[in-house]
Amino acid sequence: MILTVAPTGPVAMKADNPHLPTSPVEIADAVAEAYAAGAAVAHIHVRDEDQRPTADLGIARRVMDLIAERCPILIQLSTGVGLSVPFAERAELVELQPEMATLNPCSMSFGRGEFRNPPEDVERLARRMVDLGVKPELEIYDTGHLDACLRLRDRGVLEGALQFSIVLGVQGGMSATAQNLIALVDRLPADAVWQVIAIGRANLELTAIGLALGGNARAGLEDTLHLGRGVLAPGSTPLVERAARIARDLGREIATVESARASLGLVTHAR
Ligand code: KMH
Ligand code: ZN
Repeated sequence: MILTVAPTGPVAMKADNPHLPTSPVEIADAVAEAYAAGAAVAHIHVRDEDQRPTADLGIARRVMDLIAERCPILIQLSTGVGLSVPFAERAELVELQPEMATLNPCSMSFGRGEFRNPPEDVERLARRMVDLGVKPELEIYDTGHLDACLRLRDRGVLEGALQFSIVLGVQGGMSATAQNLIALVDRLPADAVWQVIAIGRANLELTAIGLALGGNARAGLEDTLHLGRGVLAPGSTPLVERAARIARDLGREIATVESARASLGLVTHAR
């Protein structure tokens, strides 16, 4: 079971949870703590000095370096970045050659905003990721997004075992129900690797259901700011520890970085 920590995300601010890491050092420290708690992958969004989501390559490079100084966790850069950042800037992040990066296959409403992922840009980014040896994690917010990814595979743009996140609970995407999750899992290719990203209130329940169904898990303040009703999480580590605990209780073994690297077929990049 591959455990990913998502410490920051594009939406929350320190005013929402003062433990949200936003500076490069804060993000790297949060990732190192999560690594010690069992995370093998770090899903990274970076922020500018005013906490705004940014695709600034200098800031992203600094965060990657600070993480690498602290621990050998696999780095997955978000190319979703934030709704206010244009696609072309977001796509540049893969030039930093993280082991993995997200690929958001379709445009959609996202809360009260708009998440623009035009088909031609998505395809160009997918091809670039394959060329650079950056493993795409395909973000599925609705049923048609899976079909869009399968079309890219059928046309030879994406190859090998595909890695999916099934995202539940974004306003504009699927709601966070077990039925929606199971319907998607049933349609994944047999060799797919997948995890649940459950946003907000249903985070605990749907993460647990995903683990029980054999999926991987993601945990952290990007997906929920709370440990329980009205209880702010004092960082991502307690959420990572909770997911690890559920997995172990279900008899799942937590993947090390090396076993995650092997099972995802990741390319090792010289830095
Ligand atoms: N923020 C989540 C709803 C990405 O960063 O590219 C989905 C996500 C995708 O993590
Ligand atoms: Zn993200």
